[in-house]
Amino acid sequence: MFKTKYAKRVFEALEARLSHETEFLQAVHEVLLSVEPVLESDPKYEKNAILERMVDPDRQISFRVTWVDDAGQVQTNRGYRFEFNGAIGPYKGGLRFHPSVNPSIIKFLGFEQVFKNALTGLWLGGGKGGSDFDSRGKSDGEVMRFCQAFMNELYRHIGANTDVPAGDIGVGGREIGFLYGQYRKLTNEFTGVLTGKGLGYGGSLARTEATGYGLCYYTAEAMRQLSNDDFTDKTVVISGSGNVAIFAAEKAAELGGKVVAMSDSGGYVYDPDGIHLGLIKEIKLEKRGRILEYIKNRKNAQYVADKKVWEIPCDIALPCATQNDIGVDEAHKLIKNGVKVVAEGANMPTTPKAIDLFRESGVIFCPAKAANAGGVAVSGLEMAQNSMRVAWSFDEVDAKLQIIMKNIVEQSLTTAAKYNLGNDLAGGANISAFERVADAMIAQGVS
Ligand code: NDP
Ligand code: 2IT
Repeated sequence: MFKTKYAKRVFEALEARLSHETEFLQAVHEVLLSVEPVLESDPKYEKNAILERMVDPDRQISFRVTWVDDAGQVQTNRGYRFEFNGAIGPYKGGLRFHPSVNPSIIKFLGFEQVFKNALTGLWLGGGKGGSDFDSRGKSDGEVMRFCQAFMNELYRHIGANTDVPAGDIGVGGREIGFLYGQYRKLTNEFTGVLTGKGLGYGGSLARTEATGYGLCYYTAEAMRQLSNDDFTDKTVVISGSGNVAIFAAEKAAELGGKVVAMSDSGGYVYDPDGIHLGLIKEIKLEKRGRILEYIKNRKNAQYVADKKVWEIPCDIALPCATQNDIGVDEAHKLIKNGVKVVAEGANMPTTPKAIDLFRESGVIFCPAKAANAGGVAVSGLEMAQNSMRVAWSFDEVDAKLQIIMKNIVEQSLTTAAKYNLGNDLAGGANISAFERVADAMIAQGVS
């Protein structure tokens, strides 16, 4: 329930206009509720219509993508790039290729990205894009032709100082390569217009690992500050087995945790001996296969189809797949099994009611905007390297990533204390990001 008339009015107007955009409304509701103490503290936010401007993207680009499949059949998809807020830097955020993509999904991701990017302390605005294209079962040639067709429209809207896309679900190194090649062909320019590029053509070391590693750095710091604890001997369960999940698993194990379960959209694998990450990488990254293949070579492992991984007892839960993955039922199971920390690698993987349950039960809750900011942070470092035409070493980038993640925890806790929110990492993150973006908007006048 809103306490301020201002947040209530803005949310109700948005709800009346966009009632079908449920994911977007969910993301906005969570932020508006948590910035109410700031709104109450200073009338300048309402006077400058900051909320109205923040919940409405600067620009929504939507386009048709037409390409030819291997059978010679012409195919069409919808492409999107929503440039949400550019107050503190070029629009920045990933591209998601998944059949579930629609304007509500792109908007919720773009809205979250604005705050996440502000938390990194770098000069990055927020945006998001993607398509309802399903790369599953497509040949490399089909993926390439789709990416080229997607870029045939996107290129006119983006630029190293304008809008810098990257990967997200369904968009990894292969897709970024095809997209970059087409951008270069169309513009005859070699610039840092995309991040997550290959290491041989302008990519940054540690970008592939950054989101998962950053998630664990953030989680370790939050545990250290809030419970004087760490990953050592903790049982870790992770949803997903894509880019974020795999490198979260790698770092969690390196920090002393034991990862016992991972999943994909078909089901999960449980391995009481600890997940063999080399095998997961081979199946998911090299062969683009299904996680059920894991049990072929692991004698004690089990595959459970069509079930979520959250029924496996754990100390640390890392949702790294997709939105609304942990609802009330899953939260109850996790709490009953003694979970101590839930840290979001995916964007908005926990429903609002599930978050409330974790808070009430004293579980340390690490919110996505803060905990998964390591990916975009290293994207920001890739942009910096591209501008300087230099390449930093893995250790240099990784050291900067660790500092950024620790700073986000610190800044969130300081802000939470300032507004009497106790150890609320989510409230502290939302407020500090809001203040940074809002103050930049006010300083730049009405636009
Ligand atoms: P990938 O495409 O590499 O992996 C996605 C994983 O999630 C796969 O295991 C996939 O399973 C699973 N998954 C996707 N959609 C669903 C669904 N609807 N139901 C169940 N499982 C699903 O994506 P990323 O690892 O890059 O992204 C994962 C999450 O992390 C997303 O929420 C993304 O927004 C977020 N994120 C990503 C960042 C990055 O740098 N890549 C940065 C910050 C956040 P399957 O193969 O069966 O589809
Ligand atoms: O959700 C995210 O932060 C990403 N998908 C990464 C964005 C980026 O620009 O690196």
